[in-house]
Amino acid sequence: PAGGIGGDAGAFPADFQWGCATAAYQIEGGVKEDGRGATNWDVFSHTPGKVARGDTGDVACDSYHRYAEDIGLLKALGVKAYRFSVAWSRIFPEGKGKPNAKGLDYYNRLIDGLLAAGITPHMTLFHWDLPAALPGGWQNRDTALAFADYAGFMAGKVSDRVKHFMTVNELRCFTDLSYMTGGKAPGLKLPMGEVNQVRHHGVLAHGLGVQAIRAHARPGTQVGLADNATIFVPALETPEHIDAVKRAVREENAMFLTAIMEGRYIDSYLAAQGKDAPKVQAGDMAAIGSPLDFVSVNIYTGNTVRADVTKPGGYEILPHLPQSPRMASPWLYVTPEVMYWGLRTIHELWQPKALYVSENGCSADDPVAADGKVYDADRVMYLRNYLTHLQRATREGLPVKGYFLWSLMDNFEWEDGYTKLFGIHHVDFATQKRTPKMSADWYRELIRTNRLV
Ligand code: PNW
Repeated sequence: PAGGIGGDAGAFPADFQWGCATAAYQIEGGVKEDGRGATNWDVFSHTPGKVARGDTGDVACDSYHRYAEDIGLLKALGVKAYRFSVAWSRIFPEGKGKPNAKGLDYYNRLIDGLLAAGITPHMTLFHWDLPAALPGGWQNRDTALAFADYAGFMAGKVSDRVKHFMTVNELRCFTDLSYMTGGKAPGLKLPMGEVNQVRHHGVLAHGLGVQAIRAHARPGTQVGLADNATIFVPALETPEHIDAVKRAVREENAMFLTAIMEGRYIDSYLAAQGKDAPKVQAGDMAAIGSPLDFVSVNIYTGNTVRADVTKPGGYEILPHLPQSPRMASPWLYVTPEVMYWGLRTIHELWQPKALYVSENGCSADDPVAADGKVYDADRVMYLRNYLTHLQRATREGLPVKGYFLWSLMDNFEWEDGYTKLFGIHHVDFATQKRTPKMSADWYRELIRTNRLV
């Protein structure tokens, strides 16, 4: 029975994939070990003034050495899936050329350990740590070609055991936030024409990566990406505002997810960019539009959108206000409804075969209590609210297959260093001791019962 006292209103589908997510540079450390090449984030974090307090990922959570313990944390939570990323420069220290067997060995040990623990690996191939040896980074089209070679190589090596590949993580972050506003590595502020070219190389890397994975992977391999599409909540749940949200999502993601799902840049984007529009070569758009097995979305926040009846097809994105609630990161406005509406909008616009939430979670300034535990009631509140809306999505039949909580443990939060912590396990960075926070206890119970209570 659905709903009512004693009903099953809070239940998730029986085969729902609960998971946790991390990324290589944020947890691994071991940056000089076993032949790993330097990355843009090594350079950036060692440049004075770029990262809070001068923090770096040199050691991070030391997962390069402690991965077995981390698999133990996942097992104790009862998660069915783990999303991690591969450090491209462990596999190809120079970004291309001769592969480094010791780097690959690390991921083989990790994959085998996960499978032995009954946990399904979901592999992200690029989560922002770009081999520093690649000239020009994402400004150079050759980086997209090098990515495809690396993606195909990985698929050939691990698709006997890894069945889910995400090409890239969050196009907007490693393009706009890295080359336009410059808060992330390499910290550039380029003119729009060059930014659009970087964006194009990002989606091209994804598309060529999909093709390369399919060419080298075993049959049955699932390929998609993890994107932080800009998503919205309708002002009211009425057809006119819901339509406005759909138009807004399609327009605001024109250079990223819309191009990937439609295989072209929509006219309004090209018209708006004019002479700054990206230079596209023959075959690029077909590659970018390669069919996917799933779309994963990192869902943190989203503005409200209303229909603007003063112009045809008009919509207005309502700004957040100074008093709007947010978590410890200044950008992280608490908007639980965007979990449902983001998934529903993407489903209605493009009908991907399957959807995943590849990240959701929050930073919270939680003190360690006298008993050594972190009682992160705010994080539990945040998660419970967002998951209520995820449950609505599954209840209404949207094809959402899984959810990855960001993050398994406190880690290197990019330009915020270790000042903003997203973990459901506390990490004492002096001793590397991991301790479950209250939110980990809560998540374990959710997974065990498979329902919100
Ligand atoms: C994601 N925003 O980044 C990344 O995929 C993770 O590596 C990161 O640790 C996590 O979310 C928490 O920040 C984002 O400004 C960065 O909306 C910025 C935004 C969203 C996600």
